[in-house]
Amino acid sequence: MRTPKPLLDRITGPHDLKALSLTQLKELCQEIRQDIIEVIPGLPCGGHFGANLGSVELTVALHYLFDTTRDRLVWDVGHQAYPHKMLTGRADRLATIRQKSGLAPFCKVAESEHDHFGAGHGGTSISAAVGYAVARDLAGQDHQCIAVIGDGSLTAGMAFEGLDHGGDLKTGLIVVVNDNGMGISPNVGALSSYLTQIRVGKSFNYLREHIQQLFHHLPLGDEFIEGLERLDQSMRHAVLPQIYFEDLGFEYLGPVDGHHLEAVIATLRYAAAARKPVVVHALTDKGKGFPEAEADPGRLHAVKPATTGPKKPAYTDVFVRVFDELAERDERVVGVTAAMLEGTGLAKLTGKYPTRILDVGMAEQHAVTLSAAMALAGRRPVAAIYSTFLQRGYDQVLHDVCIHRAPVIFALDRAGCVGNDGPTHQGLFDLSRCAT
Ligand SMILES: Cc1ncc(C[n+]2csc(CCOP(=O)(O)OP(=O)(O)O)c2C)c(N)n1
Repeated sequence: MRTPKPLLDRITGPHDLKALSLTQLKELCQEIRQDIIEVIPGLPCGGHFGANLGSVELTVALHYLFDTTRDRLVWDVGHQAYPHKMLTGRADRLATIRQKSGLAPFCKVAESEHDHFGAGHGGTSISAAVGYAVARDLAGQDHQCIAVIGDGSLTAGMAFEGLDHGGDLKTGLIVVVNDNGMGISPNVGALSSYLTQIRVGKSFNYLREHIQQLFHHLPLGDEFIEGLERLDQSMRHAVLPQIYFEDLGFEYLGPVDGHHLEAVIATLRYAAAARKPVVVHALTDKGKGFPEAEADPGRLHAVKPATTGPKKPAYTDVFVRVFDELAERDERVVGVTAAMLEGTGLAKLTGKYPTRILDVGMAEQHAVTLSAAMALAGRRPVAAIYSTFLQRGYDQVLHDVCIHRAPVIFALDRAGCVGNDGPTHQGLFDLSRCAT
């Protein structure tokens, strides 16, 4: 049951935030979080949950500082953009999300002037923000272009392509990395371990700040200070591998506590003034403020409606049973998923086949080409990918699997019309045949 929210109920658009004090902004964060907790679990068709609880302060800070009637703000995937919808005049329709004639499940350009790019598939936000930045510069305009991307979506190849190009352009571009250590399941990959090292290195930043404060008060010459700064740089590079972003042409800011509103506002303000490519690395907790979701963020990535009556076996259940039978019988069988261990059901079997089930991150193209090579090497890969996400890997299906006649089994979950997740998630192209 939704309770009245004194501040949130008065917000008609992001301009209303600008007049609020810091204390009020913090109260607003609590109200947004409370509203999500009250509304989303009761939806007839469920909705995204944990990521929205984690993005509240980031969203409030972004809308407090920027003006999204001019500045371009692009949310990756869009499953964490409910607070953004709520602050941009759509709070009263939150309970209609993912339903017929209701709010779109993700961002949608036609739905609001504050939604600058539609999505649903991950990894597109940086390319879109770069595109907006190029268009801005061509038109001689000066607004900000901002991408907000999770650490899970950062494992998508496209995200790297966007960083690679954006960093080289040397123009104003802000990439906010919303790092909660999770995709739907715990995040995977070398980049994820790298972000974890930065997380762990947080104490180094605190140490550095204290040393700086200490020396600040002492009467020391410029040369000494410069020497200290050089030492600081080399220590940073030795202790923290944040040079990854810096080598790609981005100034790295962080890590900042993504729930500490003042810190997020200060960091974003600095990023906005820089007028060059900047990465703001914000650490957040998926499910923040809802203990059950904080404890089990994978399960509460989304909430599903309660089912009544006898349950028919779903495609996923049948797939898991058949995969298990095949894998038991044939050592060559290997399961491959692209960040969808839970959704494809393979999570149920990772304990039984720890080395024969691979989660490669949100990287469908890589999953398909890797499967082709494994098949040529004598394995029998089963690429378990949602139909809609395999669209990312069609060239790899044709170029790497079909032309090589590589024996890869594709198990396409969520085929056909999938309804609530909208047009980005329909699995309509999986039955086309290729004639090789
Ligand atoms: C191309 C693609 N593959 C898979 C998905 C399914 N998916 C939706 S959200 C998500 C996890 C995203 O993790 P992250 O970006 O870190 O956001 P978080 O939910 O942790 O805030 C995945 C794998 C997708 N949307 N797009």
